[in-house]
Amino acid sequence: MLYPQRNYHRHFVDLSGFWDFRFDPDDKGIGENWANGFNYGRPIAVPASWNDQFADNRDFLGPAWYQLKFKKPWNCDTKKTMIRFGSVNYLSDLWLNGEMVGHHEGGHLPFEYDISNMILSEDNLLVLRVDGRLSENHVPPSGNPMNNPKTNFDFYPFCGIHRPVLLYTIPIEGLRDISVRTSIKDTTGILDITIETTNLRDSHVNLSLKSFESELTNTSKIEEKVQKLTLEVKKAKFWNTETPNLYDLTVDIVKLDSIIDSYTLKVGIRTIKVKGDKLLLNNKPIYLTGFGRHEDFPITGRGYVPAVMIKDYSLMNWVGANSFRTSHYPYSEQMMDLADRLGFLVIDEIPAVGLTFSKDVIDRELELCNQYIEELIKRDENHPSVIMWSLANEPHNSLKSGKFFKVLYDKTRELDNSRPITVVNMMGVKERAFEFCEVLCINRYYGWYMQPGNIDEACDMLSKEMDKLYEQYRKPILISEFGADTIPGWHSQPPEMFSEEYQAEFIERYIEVCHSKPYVIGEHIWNLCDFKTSQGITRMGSMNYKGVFTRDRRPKLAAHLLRKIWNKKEV
Ligand code: GCB
Repeated sequence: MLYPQRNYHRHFVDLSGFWDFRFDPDDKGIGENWANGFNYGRPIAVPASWNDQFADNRDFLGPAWYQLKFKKPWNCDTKKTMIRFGSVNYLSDLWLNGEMVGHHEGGHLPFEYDISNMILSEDNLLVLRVDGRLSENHVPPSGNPMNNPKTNFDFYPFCGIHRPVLLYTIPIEGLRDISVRTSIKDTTGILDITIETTNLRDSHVNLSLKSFESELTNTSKIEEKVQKLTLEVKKAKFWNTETPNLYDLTVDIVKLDSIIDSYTLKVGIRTIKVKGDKLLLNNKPIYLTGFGRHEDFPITGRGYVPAVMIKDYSLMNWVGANSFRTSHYPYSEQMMDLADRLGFLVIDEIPAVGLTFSKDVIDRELELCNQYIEELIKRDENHPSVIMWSLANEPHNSLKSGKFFKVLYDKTRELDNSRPITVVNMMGVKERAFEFCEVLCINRYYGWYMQPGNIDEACDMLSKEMDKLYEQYRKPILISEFGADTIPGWHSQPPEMFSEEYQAEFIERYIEVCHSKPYVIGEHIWNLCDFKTSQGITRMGSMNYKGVFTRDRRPKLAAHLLRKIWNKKEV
């Protein structure tokens, strides 16, 4: 899936701004004559969750209506016009000028529609219905009656238009998709490029790969809609965490001697694989230091805030992290672009958290997970930063989960054979997917939810359990979550739960255990920052306080400690 781009052949405008908005508590719709739009809307900022923007209705999850009137920003009858939503949580229905355009299920992933035949030359009316109500049939599902809202997961179910809405054009005849896989032979980088075009006859594709000093080109005739091409880069500058070298790959489509379409993609040449108990980046073992995160910030909720992304990268860099997991849903495209540019390694997770596999929903859960992994791989397959696909976070214990994940694993393999695949395991659950996944990701909270306040016992249990898992599967283990809720400014000596000292000691001791095991390939702390969740007796102020930084990104004691440990670079 090609992100909209601006060049001579392609354009886009960002429809972000203030839209009209209405809550619809009785699910009445927006009136009889709604093709003309609704009256009495209140202004709302797009993109951003709706929940924290107003003084009322914070926990209202839908349905709600958005509306935008816009004039066509170009005269482009010779182009295809598309509309693209980066993420809308959770269900959306779109109308343009009174006509139904489409329906999408699932947050955190993009969807787009061809509106060439619907857009008017002057005034246009866009209406979007969003329903974020929780349901057992959704992924992620509702469930826990001890939470308000009743999520089956531990983060606030923010709703609304969360990422930019783009109106864009592409040539009617031209390029539709590019996918790139890279491999390495000594000092040569090999790019296997698949391009998809509309049915083009008498056309050529020109590839140009520009690097720091040189340019490599290649021209071939287009024979098929989906065509495979190869480029070999001698003395390539490989992409890695220290030097995240990116090339510009430009694909031009040439018909009768003129360029009819063009797209430039950033490409990093690197390999990622599992060998024995190691994770290899460019054939060298790499140890992951980093975090699970959330897209979460006061007022904007789960909305796209570029400055917060920059701050989070800066803080991760400051403590010496080299990686993160997109817990528990795909992050924005821009977050992924920055990871490529800044040399972060990303475990890319679909929004499958809290899967129950219960009889009434298991088929729907699988259908949605299949949809999500396909949408995610289409979106993110070209990012060198993406080193692993995560098919779920903490699925529940079920005899049916092995078969479920085998289907999902096989599909993922079919779509991308170049990255390891994992499922993130919950403490106390037998993870049947570990039979076939290449990396074992485990979330562990000994010393918190079990053995509270007893770090000695916790580390002993952690150590024994990891050895047992390794013994059983002989696969590398990543501790993908460990952490302790910590009230900023709360201190105690000796360290006690919820104090900054306890969090620091907890993290330090877990890391010691990890570093003593040759098969452990990394440590991801839960969480980079404090984040909002549902109300419940274990979440003071509806916050999860396991952040190493506060929600407004101030360091706790543990952040300073990590900076010392990780910057030694001896891990
Ligand atoms: C977990 C979940 C994460 C929670 C965390 C916690 O295992 O994966 O979503 O926030 O525990 O703090 O309990």
